Amino acid sequence: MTLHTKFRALGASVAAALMVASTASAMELRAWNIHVEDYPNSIALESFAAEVAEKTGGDVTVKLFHNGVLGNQPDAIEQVRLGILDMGQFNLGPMGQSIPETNVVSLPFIFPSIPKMYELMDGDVGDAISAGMEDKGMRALAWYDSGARSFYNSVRPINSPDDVEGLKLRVMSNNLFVGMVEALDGNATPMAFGEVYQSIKTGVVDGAENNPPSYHSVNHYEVAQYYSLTEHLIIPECVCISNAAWDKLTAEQQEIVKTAARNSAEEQRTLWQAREAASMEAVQAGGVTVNTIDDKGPFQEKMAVVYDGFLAENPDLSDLVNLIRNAN
Ligand code: GTR
Repeated sequence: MTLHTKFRALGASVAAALMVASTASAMELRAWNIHVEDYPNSIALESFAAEVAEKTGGDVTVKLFHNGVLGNQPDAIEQVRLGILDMGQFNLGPMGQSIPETNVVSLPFIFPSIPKMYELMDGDVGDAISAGMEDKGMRALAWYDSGARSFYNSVRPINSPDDVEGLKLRVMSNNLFVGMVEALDGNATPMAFGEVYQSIKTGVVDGAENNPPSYHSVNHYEVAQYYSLTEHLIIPECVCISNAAWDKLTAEQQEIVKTAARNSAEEQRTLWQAREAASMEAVQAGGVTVNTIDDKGPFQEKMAVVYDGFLAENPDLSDLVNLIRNAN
């Protein structure tokens, strides 16, 4: 064997070894998403996936499953916690049942504004919530915006708490939201997002509550044409990864994944603002009557019982609650 062929043979075996190594370390992260493909969150997730693939040279890829095809949100949260699913783009609302810290941001009227929510979630509050998640099997890589949620129904506009009396309203799966609606003398039905349209249409419930983009994107506005801007919940969302998947990444890959998630959150927040305005226009063009509520005081007062119950059950979370409240 000439020296030249020897080197060629060596080169080939090194290349083969590298290929084996890179196949062995190649990892596909399966990611759950509830939203339609043109939703701000879905678009931002696509950018996240593209950045991860590019920066890891294809060693880590993210396979996105939009439209909730992998199942409902409460189940998907459990699957990510258990490492059955690798990632999810979750609202923190349905996480409260298994991760108590996330419930703090599901308390009605807790954030005074969206900019304040960004500031707190990108700082100590977000870190405390992510630490709570880590104890339960997953971590948050970045926070997405989900605006403010308001009530909509097929019966009447809501101007004061009295107008909620007797209305059957769907809420996300979390006892806190049942308590919230009951504090207004309404009847709360926890239900998966995917079942809400049909349930309103057939009169199983009179309405629900959500932000303008979701009210619009899954056509709830067609069957519940009174949209009353109570803006009672500002609940952020996360790009979350299971601890099991996270631990399989190298330190360098973890950094890439985290940075890509943060970059996608910046994009999502920008897209969100535009989408909110567009959704408000679209639902009104679709026949919805929107009413604003100048004085939310009477709604806020009714929520004292929700706070009292929550703090009695979770005294260890009072510091976190106060951290947000004192930022007002
Ligand atoms: C949306 C949110 C979803 C889901 C849905 C719901 O605003 O982005 O993750 O939580 O609300 O009402 O179930």
